[in-house]
Amino acid sequence: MEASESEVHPTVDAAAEDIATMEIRGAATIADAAAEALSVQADESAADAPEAFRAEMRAAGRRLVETRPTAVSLPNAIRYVLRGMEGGSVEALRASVLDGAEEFRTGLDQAQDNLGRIGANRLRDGDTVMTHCHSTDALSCVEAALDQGKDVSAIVKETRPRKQGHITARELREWDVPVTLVVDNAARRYLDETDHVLVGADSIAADGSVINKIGTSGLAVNARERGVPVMVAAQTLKFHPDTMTGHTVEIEMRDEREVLALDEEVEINGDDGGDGLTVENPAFDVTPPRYVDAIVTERGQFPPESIVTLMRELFGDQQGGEPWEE
Ligand code: RI2
Repeated sequence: MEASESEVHPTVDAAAEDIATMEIRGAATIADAAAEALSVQADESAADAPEAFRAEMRAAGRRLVETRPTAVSLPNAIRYVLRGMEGGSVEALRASVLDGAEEFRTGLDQAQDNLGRIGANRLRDGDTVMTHCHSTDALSCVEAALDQGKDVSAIVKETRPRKQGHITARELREWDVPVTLVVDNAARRYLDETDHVLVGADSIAADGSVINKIGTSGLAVNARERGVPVMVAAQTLKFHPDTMTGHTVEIEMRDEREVLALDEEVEINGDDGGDGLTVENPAFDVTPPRYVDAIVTERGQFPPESIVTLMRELFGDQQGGEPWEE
């Protein structure tokens, strides 16, 4: 029997709500929050039989994964934490989830540190990076470069509609990095002053395509035209296993109110009933591999076309699968 909605722990519900509303955001951060929520579910479960426990964990996993569809770090995290849920007593299952979650969260931090050190090697003293949105993986490269004693400056794209570039600007300023904040439309003009475009990723496909915050693909095309290398910082947690068998990555469409406030809409529509105006708000886009110079992971840096080899090594022939379903 599958657990009902009421058997999902309030902490899981709260985490899912925070992920859906982007109170918790960023591919690595939502994976970490999901692993933490699953460990609370396991720790406080009152299930008295293994099958009931498994059903609860699956329901919690499903609740979390249904929040945002594009960042594969979320199902990858849930799969990792729930991977040992075969047979055994409730206590054994609980221990397996708790250990899995702890191991996952520690691994996440370590992977980001390793990735940062590798990415920092691409940055030279005095370089200027251009960023898009806010990525902890991308910023770990800057942080490691600073630790190596290099001076780095940043041109930070505002990143409409949610202006997450402001988070990047704040973090870089906390590290005393000189920041020039520009609107998205100014990016091409500032590419002439840029040594590297440095972005993160929500998913990496088997063909080396990069799925990241909307606007990344246009930036990458412009960067190629200006001769500026594009560096994508993405832990292997961002590799999308289903893309090895031809599946595509779903692009999340978010609320139109992120783009157009109600009063702005009224102003546009005037006396017209509003039937003719459509607002679309895709959160991500796909950058083809030919516009990407390097994907930096905790395992080294790779040309995008060779990512599939590493994906095969990590995932074997198996597809992602969904451990939160029967
Ligand atoms: P890290 C974010 O998505 C951005 O697109 C960012 O590049 C990506 O996640 C990776 O972030 P959103 O959650 O895992 O802001 O590198 O929509 O922190």
